[in-house]
Order: sequence, then C-alpha cells, then structure tokens
Amino acid sequence: MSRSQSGRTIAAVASPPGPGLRGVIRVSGPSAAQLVRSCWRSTESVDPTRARGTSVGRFDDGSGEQPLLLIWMPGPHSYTREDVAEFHLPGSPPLLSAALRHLIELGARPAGPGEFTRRAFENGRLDLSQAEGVLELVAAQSEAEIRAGAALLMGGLGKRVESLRQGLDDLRALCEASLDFDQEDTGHVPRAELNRLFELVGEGFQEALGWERRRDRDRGMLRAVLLGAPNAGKSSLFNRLCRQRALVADHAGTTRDGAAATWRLPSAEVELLDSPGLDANASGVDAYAQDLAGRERAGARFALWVVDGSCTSPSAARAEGRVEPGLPCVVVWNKIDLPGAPQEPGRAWLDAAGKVREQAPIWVSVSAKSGAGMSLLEQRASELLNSGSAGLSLGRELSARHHAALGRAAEALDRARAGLGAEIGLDLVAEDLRSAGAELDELSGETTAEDLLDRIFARFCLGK
Ligand SMILES: Nc1nc2c(ncn2[C@@H]2O[C@H](COP(=O)(O)OP(=O)(O)OP(=O)(O)O)[C@@H](O)[C@H]2O)c(=O)[nH]1
Ligand SMILES: [Mg+2]
Repeated sequence: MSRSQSGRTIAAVASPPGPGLRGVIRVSGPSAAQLVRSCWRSTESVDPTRARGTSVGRFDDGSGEQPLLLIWMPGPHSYTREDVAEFHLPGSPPLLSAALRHLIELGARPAGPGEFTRRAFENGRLDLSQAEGVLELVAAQSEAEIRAGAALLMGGLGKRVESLRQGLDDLRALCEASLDFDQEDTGHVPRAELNRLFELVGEGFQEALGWERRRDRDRGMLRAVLLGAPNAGKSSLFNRLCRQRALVADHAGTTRDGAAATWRLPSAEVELLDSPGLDANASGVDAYAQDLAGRERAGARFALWVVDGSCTSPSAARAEGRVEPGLPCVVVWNKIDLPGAPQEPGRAWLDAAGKVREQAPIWVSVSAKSGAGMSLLEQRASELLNSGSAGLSLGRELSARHHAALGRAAEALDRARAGLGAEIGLDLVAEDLRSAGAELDELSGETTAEDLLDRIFARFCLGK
C-alpha cells in the first residue's frame, strides 16, 4: 500500500467477525456520498448525505433490502479526514458480505489491513504514535494494555515529541544564528541561553523516556523462570543477573522456596524467578515445593534452562527438556570456568535437547561464578523477546521502538551538548541537533520509511 493509492474510496467490514446484533461496514473516500446515495432506500425523499449525522432507512444490496442505520461523517471532521459513511446493518455475516460486495461493484476498493487508520495518519489526523495507540487498543488483551494504548492514542507521546522537536529547533536556530558572528566576538554568542535550553530539552527527553517506561511497567512485568537440575547453578545465576543474595550451596536441593527479582534487560524489565532444581522423585515438603514451582512457571514467557556443563549428558537433556516443553528458552551452559569443563554443548546434547523441545535451542556459555558470558546471555534473552517467539505483546514491541528512537535522539543531544562544552564549533553542534531531530521525525512518522509504515499498518486487522 503506498501513499499514492489513497484517493480511491475504500470499504471494509469494521465489526468483529462472526454473527452479532449489528454489523458495521465503513466506507471512506471521495465517492462515499455517491455510494451512500446508490444504496440508500427510504420512503422519505431525503438525501442522508446532506448533513452530518445519523439516518434510518434501508440498504439495497442489489438482491434485496436490509434495515440500515447510516452514520454520515463528511470530511475533514471524520476519522480519516475524508468523507466517511458507516453502514450499521444486521450482524449476519452473509448479509454483510452481500452489502460489501455490492459497494465494491459500485466502485469501492476493499480496504487493506489498517488502511482507514493509515489514511488518518497520512491526512494528518493522527501522528504515528497515535496510530500505534489505535493498534495497541485493538490488540489489547487486558485492562492494563487498553489503558496503555489509550494513553498513546490520546497523544501522550506525540505531544511530548512535538515539544522536544520544538526545543531542538530553537536550539539549532540559536546555534546557527551564533555562527553568523565572529568566533572572537563572544559577546554575541548567547551561551547562557544555549545552556539553559540544553538543560530544558534534556529534561524533556528524560520525562518522555520515563513516560514510555511507565507505560511499559503498567502493562505488568514479563516473567521468566530459571529451570534446571539441582546444583546446576540457578541461584548463582539469579544472584548475578538480579544482584540478589539467594542461598547458594554445594548441595543439591538448596533452593526450596522460589524467589523473584527484577532482571533489567536492554529492551524490557523482567521478573526472574529462581526455583528448586527439577526432581521427579521428590517427596514430602520437597514434592510440595516442586508443585509450587510448576504453578509459578505457568505464567512465564520464557525460561533460562541452566545446565552444569561439567556434568551433564544427552539423557539428562532429554529429562530436563521435557519440563515446560512449550516454553521458549535459552540454554545457559554454566560452569565453563571449571578445569576440563566443555566450553559449549556438544552436538549430541543439543540434538537431544532439540528433540524434546521441538526446536534447536538457543544457547550461551557462561560462568555464574566468574560472571563470564553475562552480557551475551542478556543479548540472547533480548533477542528471544524481540523475536516474538516469547509472545511479546504488540504494545511492548511498539514501546521498544519508541524507546530506541528516543534513546538515539537523546544520545545525539548529549553529543551536541558535549560538543558545545568542548568548543568544537557550533556548526558541528548544530549537526548533532539535526540528527536528534531526525530521530524524532522518524518516531512521529514525519519521515518514517515507507517499509516500516507498511509493517506497522499491516499489523492492524481489516476494517480498522
Ligand atoms: N565453578 C563453578 N561453580 C558454580 C558455578 N555456578 C554455580 N556453582 C556452584 O555450584 C553449586 C550449586 O550452585 P547453586 O547456585 O546453589 O545451584 P542451584 O541450581 O540453585 O541448586 P539448587 O537450588 O540446589 O537446585 C554451588 O556450590 C555453586 O558455588 C559456576 O559457574 N562455576
Ligand atoms: Mg538454588
């Protein structure tokens, strides 16, 4: 779908699929009024498109008539800023299909996924972050996600980005004005004013990043669990990743009660759960602890499967891999610091693990004792989260995009500020300010690449 294709009138069923009390067909574009008049039947001779509002009549779908409640919203005061008609019809799928087919015979084009919202964006009704808010709302699965989407749709991010953009423009204008004066003529360089503005815009960035972080936190934290045999080093790893002090000992079965703590990954905060080592033969209170751990694993999005690389085997891989086989995981090949320990899992071990989990595991070699491999582990876990296989919600994906763009813009601002302090020349400072602005423009959709827009809007369902 490209920008040049807007202009034709589009139509789609906008109500959820399946039978319902009422079904809605939405039409948007220059021939919407003409389409309405072609299908409209009524005993009174009024034109329902003469003024904005609702009219009750009948819809002629070419083979018969259906009761109709028409909502007419002439542009630019409509969702897409084009002429928009909503046909509210009986919620029967075959009747809705017949009505849509008829509108298409009359010249409308079936709308692609998200095309109404894309038009709203392209016609300046919504900025990109607001369009994403619509997307997040439509895909929301919890009240928290609905609130997060609504905050975005109401312009919470867009407004912040706009005022940051203004601040950056002011800064750049000041730098460029100063360029016109002699280097020695420092009296004309309003340093105090520049510093004050830098301070202000810097604070604005922190506030915007904080707003997005809060939105992410409000959705509830993602949970990950540590899985593995007793003594594999789960608690040691937990302590390292979350800076905790869970009990670690040389004796199998040290952890009984799981502990939870926050693990900060670059793209998300994760609630990491330590739990007792897997033991199929546990009895008494240990069996109870195993049971409890199993229940806590249920809400997890992914697992770190910790393996003592110095003493494991393909048959151990088969036994351990059978636990929560559907949970995406990163294999943490631990204890590589031990003399003679294999530095990575062998083919036979990986084959055995891959077979029970029905996919080749991602793995990383570490030593929870020395700390080796921790940043690679965080990178692998982030990749797993961002790949979508851990079921990262759409909202979180969008938040990650906002975070990354705001972060890059804030870095460019920091470079500019450092440049100002180091007296590197105001033209270079202005250049960094320009790149900060470019990042914001990409965020707000001002200059976002067409293929990224295509990818975002393709996530919408039809009729939105
Ligand atoms: N050399 C070495 N020892 C480790 C490493 N990680 C853990 N250990 C040791 O292995 C033993 C078990 O570590 P824990 O972290 O308690 O293992 P766990 O998986 O939590 O064990 P349970 O709670 O009993 O299931 C302790 O003696 C740790 O010091 C490592 O990377 N290298
Ligand atoms: Mg433990």
